[in-house]
Amino acid sequence: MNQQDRILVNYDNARAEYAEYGVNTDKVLEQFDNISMSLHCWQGDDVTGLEGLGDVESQNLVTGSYPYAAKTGDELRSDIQMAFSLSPFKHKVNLHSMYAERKNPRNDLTIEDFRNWVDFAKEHGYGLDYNASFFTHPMMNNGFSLACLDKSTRDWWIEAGIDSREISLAMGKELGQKCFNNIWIPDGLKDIPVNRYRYRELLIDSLDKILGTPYTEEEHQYAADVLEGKVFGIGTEAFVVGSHEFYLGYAATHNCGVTLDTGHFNPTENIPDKLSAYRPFVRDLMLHISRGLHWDSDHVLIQDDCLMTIMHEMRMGNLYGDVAMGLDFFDASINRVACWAIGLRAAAKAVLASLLEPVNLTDKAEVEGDFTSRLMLMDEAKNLPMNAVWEYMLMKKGIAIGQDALAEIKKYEKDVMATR
Ligand code: RNT
Ligand code: ZN
Repeated sequence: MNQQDRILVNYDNARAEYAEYGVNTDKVLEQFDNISMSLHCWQGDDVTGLEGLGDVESQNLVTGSYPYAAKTGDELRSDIQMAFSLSPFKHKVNLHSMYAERKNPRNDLTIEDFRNWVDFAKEHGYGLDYNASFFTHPMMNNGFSLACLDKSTRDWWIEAGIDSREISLAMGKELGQKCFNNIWIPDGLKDIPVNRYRYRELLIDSLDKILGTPYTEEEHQYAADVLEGKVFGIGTEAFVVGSHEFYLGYAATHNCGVTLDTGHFNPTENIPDKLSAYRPFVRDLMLHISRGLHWDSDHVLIQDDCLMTIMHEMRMGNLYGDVAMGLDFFDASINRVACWAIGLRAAAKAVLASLLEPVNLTDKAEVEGDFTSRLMLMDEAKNLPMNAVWEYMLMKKGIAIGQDALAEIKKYEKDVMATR
């Protein structure tokens, strides 16, 4: 049997099997097409950026020495296109200010510094998300930016933050899609602070200066501000100024939003559980979907329990289309286009799995207090033939299936990446 016939036969059987659980796979495939995912550009060059700053200390530790990292905007965009060609998710690209392609300083940028990116997005119908890069720059002061004790350092980064909101709004308007402006700062201490209050007061003051005027309802169609906390980072083990509680409190009282990065919590914390806890209280919520291992780490996304459960929670809370989803990981030890493709495909499969879940049955059991049925059905459903639906979807979209996708990456590596 050829591959196409096999996929069609499998899909027919899968449709029947899911129907026994009350799930309509054809409808699920339609729902899937309305769900959007943002791809982080920074996997392609190990969070280096295009500014040519030379050897500055990095606040995002990337390990590995796989060759062929993208060095120019064109190479990065070409690699992104390659990754998108292997994925049903190709909606948005997430940028950092370090990916500006003109030589203006980071505290004096406009949308024109990202013209190539905006044109690229327009040409392919993508949206953009944005971040000011508060790291890997000579103006970082012992790892501090917006919470630095030194006023001139803070002021410089406040300017970068103010510009980032204008850029995000301009991008959102030009592309007709909401642009999420994410703020993550590494500011923190390796060892125990005496006065935590001082740093947090300074960060509140800096955020007030950047976010003082929340987006109007009209502007909010095109832009949203989100604050990304962290439990600790490499070199900031004792204290991170922008912790989760700090940002949740700030966002809830200042009409802005929060980003939950799945790699930024204590390893035993249940991150999927946080969606329903955060969503009622903040204007916007964004996910940076990563894979944490033990401590601060940004491993390539795969279908682990955390990812699958996040998408379950997204579905149950009706959060698709409401909570922004973006990927965030960086691995320099394997092919970087493969990193993106693996992560995009894993995220897409997790979304598909969430839509295929027979929650009509499990949720009914929960409401009726029949927890026996709930548990049994939840576990039985894990082995329904999701892959048959997945392959059918890829085939219809003309996207490489299984090992064929790997072959395409290898070919791209040989024909394009290796010539750099
Ligand atoms: C770092 C944060 C942040 C970065 C990017 C580069 O710990 O996760 O989102 O990954 O901004
Ligand atoms: Zn992140």
